[in-house]
Amino acid sequence: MLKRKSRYVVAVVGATGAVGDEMISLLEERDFPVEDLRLFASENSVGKTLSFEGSEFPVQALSESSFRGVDIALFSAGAGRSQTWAPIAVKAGCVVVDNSSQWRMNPDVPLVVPEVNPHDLKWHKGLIANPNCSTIQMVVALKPLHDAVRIKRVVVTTFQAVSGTGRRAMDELLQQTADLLNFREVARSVYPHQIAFNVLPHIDAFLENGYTKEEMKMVNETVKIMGDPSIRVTATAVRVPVFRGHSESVNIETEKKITPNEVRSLLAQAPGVSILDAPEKDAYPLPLDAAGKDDVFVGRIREDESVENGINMWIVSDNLRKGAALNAIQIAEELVRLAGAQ
Ligand code: 3JN
Repeated sequence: MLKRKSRYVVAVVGATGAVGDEMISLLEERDFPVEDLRLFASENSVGKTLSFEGSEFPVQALSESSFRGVDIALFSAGAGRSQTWAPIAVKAGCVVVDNSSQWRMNPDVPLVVPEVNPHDLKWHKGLIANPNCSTIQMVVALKPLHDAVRIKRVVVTTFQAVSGTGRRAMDELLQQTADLLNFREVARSVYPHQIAFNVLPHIDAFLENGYTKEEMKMVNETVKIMGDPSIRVTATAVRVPVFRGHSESVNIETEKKITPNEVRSLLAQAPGVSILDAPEKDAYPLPLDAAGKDDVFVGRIREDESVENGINMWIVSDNLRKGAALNAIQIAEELVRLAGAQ
């Protein structure tokens, strides 16, 4: 449990990555009560410094003693590093918010989106998992609808930005685009196919059942976060040549009928959601507009006329912010609030 303090020692593990970078910016932007900041990354980043609130902080390599005196550790360094280091951090007395898939489906670990299931933070044992980016933005919009009319089934197709893969993938999209426009040979290393001017129906590894890991993360995490095993989810995850902002086409079937106008009015009051749904003015959510913003944007809300009780919508959010760093910081903020309320 986090102790009640006026300021906290915060560690960021994976500080030089795309999400780590965003975490540090958000700690500053949101005025998180930071007493001291400890930054960790792999050996080849040691020697770098990163700035926070006008001072430079050194990037260090992790060691057994790294978490001594740290109150909150924000991990975004991949599942392997979380598997090794998160238990060490917890043992040292830290509360860990982990952005990898390593602990998400562990029944002893709450998987939290603060707008959806903040109550699950109450039973953590030192480790809290941050869901996958595509899951987070979807459940923020689905929860108010589930509470009102019970969602029976979700069919989602994602259009995911390359920043979800990390910095190397952003560089690859840029390089391939520049090479193609200059009639040069295109090289690829991050994705199995050229990503520039292309669309890849393949995110993360393929599984025995023909789905990808990314798709099954959406299926399993949605059920855990919503706390309702009766919700059926099926997903297709697609990589598109966009730098930042994941988009999703989401179809839901509900127990009770709901009209598009009722969906709009429920979501207009929902925390963390912005409705942008004026097709007559060409207004709908776009990844270019969502980049750098906090909210989950919902538009194209319309009835699915092929079933009894169906709704289609289009959901867009910044995958590095609400999809990763912002959700982790909001969890930390909620922990601080709970510590104050003890
Ligand atoms: O590709 C995306 O847009 C999201 C990627 C997420 C991701 C990438 C590599 C490893 C994850 C994740 O958050 O699930 C992981 C992982 O932790 O397994």
